[in-house]
Amino acid sequence: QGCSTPTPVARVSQYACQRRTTTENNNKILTDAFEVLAESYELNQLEGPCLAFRRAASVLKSLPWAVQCLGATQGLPCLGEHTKALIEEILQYGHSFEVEKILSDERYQTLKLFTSVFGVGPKTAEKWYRRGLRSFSDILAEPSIQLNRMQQSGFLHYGDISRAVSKAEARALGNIIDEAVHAITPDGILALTGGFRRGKEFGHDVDFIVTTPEQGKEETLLPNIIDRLKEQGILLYSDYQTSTFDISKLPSHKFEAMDHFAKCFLILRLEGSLVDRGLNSTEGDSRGWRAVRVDLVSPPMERYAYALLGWTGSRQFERDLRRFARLEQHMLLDNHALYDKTKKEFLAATTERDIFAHLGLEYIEPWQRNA
Ligand code: 8DG
Ligand code: MN
Ligand code: MN
Repeated sequence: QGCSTPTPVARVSQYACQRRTTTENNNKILTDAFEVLAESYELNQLEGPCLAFRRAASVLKSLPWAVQCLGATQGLPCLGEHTKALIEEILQYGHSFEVEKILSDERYQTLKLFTSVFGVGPKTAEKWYRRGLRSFSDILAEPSIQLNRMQQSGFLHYGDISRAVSKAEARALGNIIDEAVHAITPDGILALTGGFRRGKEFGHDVDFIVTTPEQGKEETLLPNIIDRLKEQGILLYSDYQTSTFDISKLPSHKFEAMDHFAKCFLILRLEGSLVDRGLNSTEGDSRGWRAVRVDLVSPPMERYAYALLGWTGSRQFERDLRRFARLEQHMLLDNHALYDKTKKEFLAATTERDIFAHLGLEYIEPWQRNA
């Protein structure tokens, strides 16, 4: 096989929202390495370099071919000196010294371990690390540490919720939520979103949008669903956040800002034969259920398309949609709305296609948004 560019790479956009990225990744060895670096920078709260590596990984994920020599990356956007050096090293030796060093670094390993707990972010992990704590037993044995409710549940259900959720399990949860929504309001609307809507086989949670066409009724939908799940005895944890949505506000400039719709972060007990205990199930562990993380968001119907687009992800795809809107179209996009700064007006949308059209983008299917 020659080492030239298989397709005209001049066509690869710097924006993920102008690329089609399926779950098939032809450059996994390279993108895994970039993601270790991105994660390491993120854990050290260095946003710039973190995003640079995420962007580089995203570009390679979109390629319909495997990079086999450095020359093949010529003309590709978002690849800097550092990423090119890594590519060269990995192509030549099969691995990168820098990545290996990070993976075996105690600080990296510990921060990764701590942030793998539901409710523990980089700041808390850092605080614990600085106190000399290195393991879960260190944390749980430390009397001065007050775990919040979320972290307590995170530790309690750690084994279950750190195991991937399958498509079949996502479907089973969809049926439970669907049943609850329609028992509460017959015209209720439920949509699967997040990674499973993008066609992923596994996820760390299952994300749903729930709403109703009746204006204002979506406000009480989540509390009603939560009550039902509680009555069914399958609610293991619930963090409900009421809507702080302000219709007149301009879309947020900051991507990482949470949206203002009513939402809840749940841990549910999923019963039944679909539950795959896996090879790691400990002996005597024959319970027929597992704990699963579920996110529900409830936007008003008129913002449904924006919420769906925002919650379908991937995170990189979302970041680039917003960056594209701002830099190329002089518009502001977030999970609630699209604002045209030139015309000084909000742009209404009933479907995701409407939003892509407003932005002057070709429509990208959910399963092509795995950027
Ligand atoms: P995974 O669960 O399979 O690992 O992947 P995912 O489904 O893509 O990730 P996610 O963490 O569940 O996030 C799904 C989308 O939801 C993502 O594009 C970001 C979006 N999202 C918001 N607001 C919020 C929020 O407040 N919390 C979380 N966790 N996600 C949010 O737009
Ligand atoms: Mn998800
Ligand atoms: Mn989620």
